[in-house]
Amino acid sequence: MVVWTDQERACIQDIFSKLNYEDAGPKALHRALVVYPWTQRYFASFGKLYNAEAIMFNPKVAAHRVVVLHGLDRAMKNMDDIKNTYAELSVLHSEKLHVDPDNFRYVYNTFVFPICSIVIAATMGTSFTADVQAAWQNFLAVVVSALRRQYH
Ligand code: HNI
Repeated sequence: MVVWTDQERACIQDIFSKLNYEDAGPKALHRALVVYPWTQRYFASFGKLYNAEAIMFNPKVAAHRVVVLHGLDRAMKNMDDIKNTYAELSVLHSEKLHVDPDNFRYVYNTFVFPICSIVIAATMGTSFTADVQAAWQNFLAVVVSALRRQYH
């Protein structure tokens, strides 16, 4: 189990309090679908995803972006038990959606780098210190590990 310091907890809460879900979500999921196009196959029911613009303006992608961010905020609210908080989600992704677990690593990259460097840094300015970035990366690593749990 991960033991979070008070400072890490405060950093994560602070990041979520500053995230604009309607803005951060689009940037993250849109990037994942464009940069890692094979992830599009899981979203066949979402309709047209043939280029960056189609993805950006696809209403089902837009709705899903917010769903995923709310998924992340469940982890933020249960930082001491992300593993159990994500038990059902892990089963859903492995047994129903058959998402290749390697994809979680790509999501990790698209969340950590674009969201950190563009969205969070822009919002937080100089308060986005190396310590804050480290806490954010650790948090996402725990989220990814919890999602992959059903595959172990
Ligand atoms: Ni994911 C559905 C959270 C990574 C493919 N996903 C969800 C839901 C949440 C969620 C929440 C809605 C569940 C429900 O309906 O009860 N997904 C997350 C989180 C991450 C993640 C927090 C990683 C940080 N999902 C991924 C990845 C893929 C993925 C990497 C595939 C590449 N997810 C899906 C698909 C669905 C989904 C497909 C169903 C979408 C739909 O509405 O049909």
